[in-house]
Amino acid sequence: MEQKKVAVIMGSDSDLPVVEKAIKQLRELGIPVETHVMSAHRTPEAASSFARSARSNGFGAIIAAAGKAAHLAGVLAAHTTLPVIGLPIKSSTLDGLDALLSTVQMPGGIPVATVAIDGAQNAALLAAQILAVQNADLALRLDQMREEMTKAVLEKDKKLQSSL
Ligand code: RP5
Repeated sequence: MEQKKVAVIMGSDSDLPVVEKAIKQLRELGIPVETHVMSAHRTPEAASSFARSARSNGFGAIIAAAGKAAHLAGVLAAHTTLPVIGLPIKSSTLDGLDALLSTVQMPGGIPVATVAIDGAQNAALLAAQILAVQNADLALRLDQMREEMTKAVLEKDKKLQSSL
């Protein structure tokens, strides 16, 4: 089966410092990524048209990163039944709480899976886990990542014990 791509859409290029952590994580897992700046407010036509054609263009999941009154994830989700992962960005005087609530509080019928404020790595991992449902190699890479993480934590605990 052909490897599905992940779309990483951000509301502004000012979101890139956070978003690039998601891109890096996806690339490390060998997942093809396409990244765009598109805004629910500033380029609503481009955003909706992208979402409408995303499935036929080979995408398996969409990450939508936006700050402030963050409607990007919801607008993309309104135009596709692909899974949309909302990544609220801390880009405002409200420290991202505005973006978190705007992204997570979707009305029934149009789901958006929302990760933590600036939670770029988890957005990427969630997209990878969604693709891994149909991709055994990717599932194996995710298992390996978890094992490495476990080892790293155990190693930290060992160091801590010997330093106390
Ligand atoms: C949102 O407004 C963007 O996602 C960004 O987080 C925020 C500020 O955008 P800029 O004014 O920096 O372009 O739409």
